[in-house]
Amino acid sequence: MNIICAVSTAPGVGGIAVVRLSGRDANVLAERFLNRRLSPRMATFCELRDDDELVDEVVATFFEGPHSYTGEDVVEVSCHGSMFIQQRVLQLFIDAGARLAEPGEFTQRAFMNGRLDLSQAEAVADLVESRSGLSHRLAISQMRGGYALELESLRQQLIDATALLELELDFSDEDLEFVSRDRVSHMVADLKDRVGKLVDSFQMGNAVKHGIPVAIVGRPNAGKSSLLNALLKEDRAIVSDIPGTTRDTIEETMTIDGITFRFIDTAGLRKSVDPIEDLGFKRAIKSAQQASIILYVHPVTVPFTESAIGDITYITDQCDMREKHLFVVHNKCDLPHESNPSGHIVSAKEGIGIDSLMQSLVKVARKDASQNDGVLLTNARHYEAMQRVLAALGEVQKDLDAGLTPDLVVINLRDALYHLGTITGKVTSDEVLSSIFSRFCVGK
Ligand SMILES: Nc1nc2c(ncn2[C@@H]2O[C@H](COP(=O)(O)OP(=O)(O)OP(=O)(O)O)[C@@H](O)[C@H]2O)c(=O)[nH]1
Ligand SMILES: [Mg+2]
Repeated sequence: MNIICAVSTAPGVGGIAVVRLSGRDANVLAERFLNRRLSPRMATFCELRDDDELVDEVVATFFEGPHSYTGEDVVEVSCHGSMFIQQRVLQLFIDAGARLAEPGEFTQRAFMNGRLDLSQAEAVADLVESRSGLSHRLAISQMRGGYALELESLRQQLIDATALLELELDFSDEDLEFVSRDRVSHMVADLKDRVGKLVDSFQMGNAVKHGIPVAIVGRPNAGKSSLLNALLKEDRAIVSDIPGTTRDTIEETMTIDGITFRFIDTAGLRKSVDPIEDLGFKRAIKSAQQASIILYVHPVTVPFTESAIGDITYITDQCDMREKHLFVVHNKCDLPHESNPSGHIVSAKEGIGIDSLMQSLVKVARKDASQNDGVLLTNARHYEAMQRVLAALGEVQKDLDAGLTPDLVVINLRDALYHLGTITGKVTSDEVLSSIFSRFCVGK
């Protein structure tokens, strides 16, 4: 018998817990303990018994295959949430012949039965894990929104281009060639453009999923750690008037208006003979390189002259600024100072200007996340595959430009289609499958 079962609610005690069964005639197995017939799409109140002993009062819901999450017969038993009852119910089902599910096995079955494609199954894992409004929106878009539609539309266009070339092969002596060549060229250029945009969106997509990295950099004593604390509204980092207080990077996440940020406080930028401080300096630069947003902190009490401009030039030289923003944050505005420079003026100590800085961060993050109509690549596996699609399309373009015969051009087009197929699972190896589904929790 091939029925799997697991507790699908979070581990621990809750008001109720859901034990899920999936497999052919899962309802028949459940009915042995429920002493009632289950009707499809109905929630039934039952007494769950082990022989004569009443174990719990439960509500059982039966989803008859193929109209269920997995595509098989599924029963969900909502019992009271004690660990003892959960384990007892599970044990009864196992003794009756069900098997404990592997992580992600319900979703894996849904994939095997064609209820979801692979990218949608991965989106289910992201959805379960999503912690902010924006990452939730992206996971939903991956599951059934813009991203899923874009993948399908790319696939269709690749198939159309291949078909056109194959048609040319069949009728090679007619005048078909010129018309179709031109059309294929246009199609490939358009595909390359769209795939390129997806590839470019990965950095942002990944940032939204794991938190948008914001590096706080500047000279020693500028007030970087104070700014981190002010942004988090929490005494997270040590602050002192001794230059070089922070020696390592300190990282903390925070969700504002549905967007998760990863704030990274760094060691002060100065060359030092102290090897540890020097390591701190290198780490600070590395944080800036990996960040989506760099906050360069400078005290208003110190004139904004060569040294600050030198720092900023140094940072922008070290970083790829195409996908980054740099904000100059003039700190310590509570202290007497001569002029009001342009940029963000704050006092980390007194909490002045912090909310407005935060709003600016949210604003640029929102704008970045809406690039490519909000269709972003968030999954590293998809990113890799999409890069291969792009490379294959580049080859197709070269072949077309070189005037190669359709039978040769088609080879690279098929290659592009193959790599696209690995994303949705149309072509996938068992190893890839098991590595994807092992990311899930048991019961999903
Ligand atoms: N008056 C005033 N003092 C501040 C402000 N922000 C920071 N300070 C002070 O400036 C000193 C240095 O602050 P930190 O936050 O430790 O500076 P840092 O940039 O992290 O310094 P390092 O870790 O040494 O690189 C401390 O004495 C803070 O109290 C501010 O807005 N106003
Ligand atoms: Mg510090």
